[in-house]
Amino acid sequence: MTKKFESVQVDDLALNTGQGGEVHQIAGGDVETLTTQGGTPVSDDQNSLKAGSRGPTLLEDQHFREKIFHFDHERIPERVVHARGFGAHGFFETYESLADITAADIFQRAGEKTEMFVRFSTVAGNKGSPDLARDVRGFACRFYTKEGNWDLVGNNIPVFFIQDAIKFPDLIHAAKAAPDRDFPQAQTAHDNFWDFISLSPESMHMALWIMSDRTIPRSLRFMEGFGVHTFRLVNAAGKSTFVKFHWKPALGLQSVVWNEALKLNGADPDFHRRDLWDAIQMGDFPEWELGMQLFDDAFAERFDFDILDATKFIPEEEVPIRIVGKMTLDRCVDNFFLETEQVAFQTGNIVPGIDFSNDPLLQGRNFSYLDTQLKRLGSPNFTHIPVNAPRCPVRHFQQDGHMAMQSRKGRANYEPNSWGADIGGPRESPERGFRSFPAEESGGKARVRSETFADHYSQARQFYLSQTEVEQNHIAKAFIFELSKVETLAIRSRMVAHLLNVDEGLAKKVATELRLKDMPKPASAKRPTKMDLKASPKLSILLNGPKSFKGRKLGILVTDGVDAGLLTGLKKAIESEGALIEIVAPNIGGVKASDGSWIEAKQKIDGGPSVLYDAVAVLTSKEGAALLAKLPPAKDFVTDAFAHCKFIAYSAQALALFEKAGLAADLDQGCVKLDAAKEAKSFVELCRELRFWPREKTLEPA
Ligand code: HDD
Repeated sequence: MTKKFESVQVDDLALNTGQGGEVHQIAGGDVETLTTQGGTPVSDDQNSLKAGSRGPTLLEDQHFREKIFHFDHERIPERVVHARGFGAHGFFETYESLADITAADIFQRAGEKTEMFVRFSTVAGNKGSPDLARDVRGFACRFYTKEGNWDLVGNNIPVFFIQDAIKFPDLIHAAKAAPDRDFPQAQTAHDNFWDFISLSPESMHMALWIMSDRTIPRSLRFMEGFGVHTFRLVNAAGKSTFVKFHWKPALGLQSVVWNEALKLNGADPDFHRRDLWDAIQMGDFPEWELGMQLFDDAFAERFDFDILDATKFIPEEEVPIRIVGKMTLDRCVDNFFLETEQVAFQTGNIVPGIDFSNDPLLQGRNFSYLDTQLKRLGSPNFTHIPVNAPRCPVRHFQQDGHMAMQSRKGRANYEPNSWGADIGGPRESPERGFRSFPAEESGGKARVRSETFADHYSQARQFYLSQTEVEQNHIAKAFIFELSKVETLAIRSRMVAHLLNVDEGLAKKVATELRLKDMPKPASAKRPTKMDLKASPKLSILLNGPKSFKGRKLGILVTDGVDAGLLTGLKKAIESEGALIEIVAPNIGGVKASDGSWIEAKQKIDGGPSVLYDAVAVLTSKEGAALLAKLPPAKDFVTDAFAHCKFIAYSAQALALFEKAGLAADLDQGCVKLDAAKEAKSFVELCRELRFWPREKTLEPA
């Protein structure tokens, strides 16, 4: 259960008089003595040292100077990308030995448990930006294996914007706030971003993904993760197998709708981090299974695209995913800065049995992640910070530098040396040590892009055609929204020209809604779009949603006089599904139910809009409904829930609110009148579908 604060009597606290020197009692006993960094006990933390009661502050006040000095230096540079993130501890459990495929120690023994740290993030926004920005989510995983840290630094989308790391600064500059005005923040709906994308045909596949609902996940617990690049697994005999890594969430996939995301950012900018925190604190530990797509050179040769091109994915239907283990996140951090902020992921952190491929994006990343940690953490000794320190022995001759915490004992700080095994220190091990796969490379030095990377539209089309009608509609609307914020007409038009190479219907819809005066010609393409790639249903969120309402939340708006039996019935049905309820009421103190019992509220109506919930119920008395009908936030509660295609349950008396909100005549099969507690179960069964999508069409103008 979420920890509640023990109630403290206000009178119990010795209030600060500013006079200093009081023994501050907190209910429950004496507290420990405050000290300086040097450990000196502090007598007065309320007043600086002065010459006389109204005189100047004295320089000799070491406690004051140290306190302010430390405060002045609390900040470190935020990450240049993925600044806003949220981390948690957990573990990985290996399902089966993969010794035939890889020598990686973590995959040798079934049942092996390996400690992990994971950080989820958005990409473009600053550290304080809202969680529901339309953005790619970072999915960075560290495995503390017995043979070193393995960092799988992925995203929740299996492809990327660019093919060569040299374009990364340009991509990020274009996506982030413009340098002259420092806005817009945490969004791509602006000229610079679409200018860059429309001039970079290689981004078209990713553009389709980011306009899909993948970039507005319902929660971090409901999204997939991908290693993106092709990596190699190498077994003890030196045989290499290509691999793509996938994370599959146990709760299935779910996203919110765009209008909901916009409102969520205001209602709760911390929506995602709060959700993850709450789930872990309640013991409802989020889980993902690790999957591998394994393939050999022969497949790589015959695949339609280059496996080194990070703007392409391999459909699950072509290379099935082998599930090899499970990650469970079971512990929140004790301190955000020490762990989540200071964790330093590196794509270069790989272990024996795993190796890079020649993907030019990955090769560039391997430089960037090591380099950036020095800037952020200020010292080459960032691996001494506990969250970054391997859990296996670390032995080397590197030494000194800012903030050094560990070093070898004794006189030997170089090798070879002749000091003998005890004093002389470690030596390399050709048998156990990491060895790069001896791939043969040849060719003249040149700044080139391989011809095999030249098809930019075929998989964009394949992705679009793999979506359900509802999802295709969301993609079109996302393009329309984003391009409507682009002020330069030529950029809007240039994007439509690219969409013509993806799907004519999509391009026309976007052009019509933007009211483009002239339809542009299709963008010139190095390779014609392959029109016959098979749809991959695994790419749809809606086709891969959960089978239950587990892990979701029902928001119940109640008033005084709410039918106690109905409320209890609904609560029971939700809880037996493994889902949660949250009570919303006109006042935070709660309401008095029909049987005289007191129902505590978690949210006051204007702080608990329906966007916070996956489905809603309105249970009221007649008088209660009349009261709600006068409250704008109560009307918004049902109007938004309806517009966001949520399932809605209501008691007969609550109908007055729907009438006042102008919805009474439109209530459809996704809206259920609950006359008796026993009907609650069938409402919860309906909620398993998550949203009532047939409503969406009725909300659009004919
Ligand atoms: Fe990156 C952070 C994922 C391309 C340079 N990246 C960062 C994080 C994630 C990714 C999840 C946050 C790590 C954390 O939580 O601390 N990045 C990706 C993926 C990419 C990708 C999936 C493409 C497949 N990145 C990429 C390129 C470059 C970078 C091409 C540079 C050449 N990324 C960085 C960085 C960051 C970073 C500047 C910022 C903070 C950090 O590394 O630790 O080095």
